[in-house]
Amino acid sequence: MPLLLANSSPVRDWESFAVADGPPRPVYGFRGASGIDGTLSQAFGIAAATGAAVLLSGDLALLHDSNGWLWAHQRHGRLTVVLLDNGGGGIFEQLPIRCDPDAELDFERLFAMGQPLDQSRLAAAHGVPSRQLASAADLPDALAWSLEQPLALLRLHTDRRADADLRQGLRRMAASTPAPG
Ligand SMILES: Cc1ncc(C[n+]2csc(CCOP(=O)(O)OP(=O)(O)O)c2C)c(N)n1
Ligand SMILES: [Mg+2]
Repeated sequence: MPLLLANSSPVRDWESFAVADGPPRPVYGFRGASGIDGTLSQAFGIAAATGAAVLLSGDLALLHDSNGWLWAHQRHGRLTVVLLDNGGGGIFEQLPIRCDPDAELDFERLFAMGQPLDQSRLAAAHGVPSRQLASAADLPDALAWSLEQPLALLRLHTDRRADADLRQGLRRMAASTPAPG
């Protein structure tokens, strides 16, 4: 099934860490512009063009185009939205600005900008059902459930600081692993 990767961490993580021998599928992105705007509307467009699609999006990207849910009322094709909800812009956790713990920087307000809004309720206002996932291990069952719905939102909470540490650890590991051959 076609997959749309939102800008910010989803597309970067996929490029960096997706297994190379995973099942083949069309993957869409819109890196040229690299904006987080219009993400949900674009996913509806891909679902309409291909019949069915999955969007992998961060919380701010999804919220930025929350009016995209209006497409639910004139939908063509089915869409599953997988929301990685880390309470703001997790991408910024990887900037060196986080390095100095004594720095006078209101990181949460100026960079992370987490929004106190329940995205499941927002989707529900448009008649879109959702499931809250306790961990990534719930994803296969939740995806199977979502495929039975015309539209669905799957919401997975993650800890953006822990995620940034994990990425850094994986990069260090890759850099210290000798190339094959
Ligand atoms: C239209 C637009 N506004 C602002 C930005 C700057 N920006 C880049 S990534 C990002 C945060 C995205 O947060 P989220 O979608 O939650 O993904 P995460 O970083 O947590 O993976 C922002 C605000 C942008 N790229 N495009
Ligand atoms: Mg986020």
